[in-house]
Amino acid sequence: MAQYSKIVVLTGAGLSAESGLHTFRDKDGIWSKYDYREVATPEGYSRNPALVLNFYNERRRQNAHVKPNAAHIALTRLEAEYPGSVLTVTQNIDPLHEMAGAKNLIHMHGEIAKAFCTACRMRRKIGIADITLETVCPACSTAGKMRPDVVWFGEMPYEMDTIYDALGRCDLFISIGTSGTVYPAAGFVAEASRSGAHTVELNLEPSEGASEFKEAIHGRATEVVPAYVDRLLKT
Ligand code: BV8
Repeated sequence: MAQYSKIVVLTGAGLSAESGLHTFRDKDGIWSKYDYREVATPEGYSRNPALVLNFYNERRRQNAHVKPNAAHIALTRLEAEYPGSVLTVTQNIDPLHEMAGAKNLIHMHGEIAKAFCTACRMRRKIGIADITLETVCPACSTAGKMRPDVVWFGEMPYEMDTIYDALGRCDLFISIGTSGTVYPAAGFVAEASRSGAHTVELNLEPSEGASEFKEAIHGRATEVVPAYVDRLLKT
C-alpha cells in the first residue's frame, strides 16, 4: 500500500540550475544582473518593451541548448510509476520538465517558448524564435504587440484554482529548488499543511520558508531528488 495517495510537487529555478540555467537569487543570479522591475513587470514592459523583449530573447536562446538533468528525470519516473497521483507545479518557464517526459504539469509562471498578442490575446508556441517590435501577430496582423507568455510581478499566475484544489487534497507536498521568496507559490506549503499533508523541502540550502516544512533534505537537486524518489517508490 503506497504511503501517499496525492502528491503535489512545486519546483523552482534550483531544479534547472544543474542543467546550466541561472537561478534568480543566487550570487550570480538573474536579479543580480537585471532589475526585476524593469524586465519582469507590466510597467517595465510598457516603459521599454524592447528591453524586456531582449531580456527574454536572451533567456530563450539559453534555453535552446539545455537538457533535463537527473532531478527532472526522477520526477518524471515518480509521475509514471507512483501508484498515487502526482501533479507538478513549476515556477520555471523553461521546457525541461516536458523534455524529461512530464505530463501532469502546470507552468504557473508561463513558458518562455510561448508568446501572446496584447492586441488580440492570441497565444502561440514560438519555440526559440526571438520576439521583436517588428514581430507581426499571425492572428490579427498587428506588429509590435507580441510579448512573452510569462507571468510578471503583479500579474496573476496561471491555473491557481486547479493548484489550490490540488493543495487542498494532497497528502504529500514536495518543494524543490525554490527560495520560497515569491508569492503565491511561497504560500503553497502552508496550504498543504492546512490539509494535513506531509511537507518536504529538497533544496541546496534552507529556503525562506524552511521552518514551515515538516522535513528538509538539503543538497544538490541531481542528488537529493533521485534519492527521495527512490525512497517514495520503495515504500
Ligand atoms: C501576484 C517571471 C497578484 C518569469 C517571476 C503576497 C501574496 C501575493 C502576492 C504577493 C505577496 N507579497 C508580494 C507579492 C507580489 C509578488 C511577490 O511575491 N513579490 C516578492 C518578491 C515578495 N508576487 C507577484 O507579483 C505574483 N503575482 O501576486 O499577483 C494578483 C492578484 C489579483 C490579480 C492580479 C494579480 C507573480 C509572481 C511571478 C513573478 N514572475 N518571473 C520569469 O522571468 O521567469 S518570479 C521569478 O521568481 C521566477 O519566475 C521564479 O520562478 C520565481 C521564484 O524564484 P525561484 O524559482 O525560487 O528561484 P530563486 O533563484 O529565488 O531560488 C532558487 C533556489 O534554488 C535557492 O533557494 C537555491 O538555494 C536553490 N538551488 C540553487 N541551485 C540548486 C538549488 N537547489 C537544489 N539544487 C541546486 N543545484
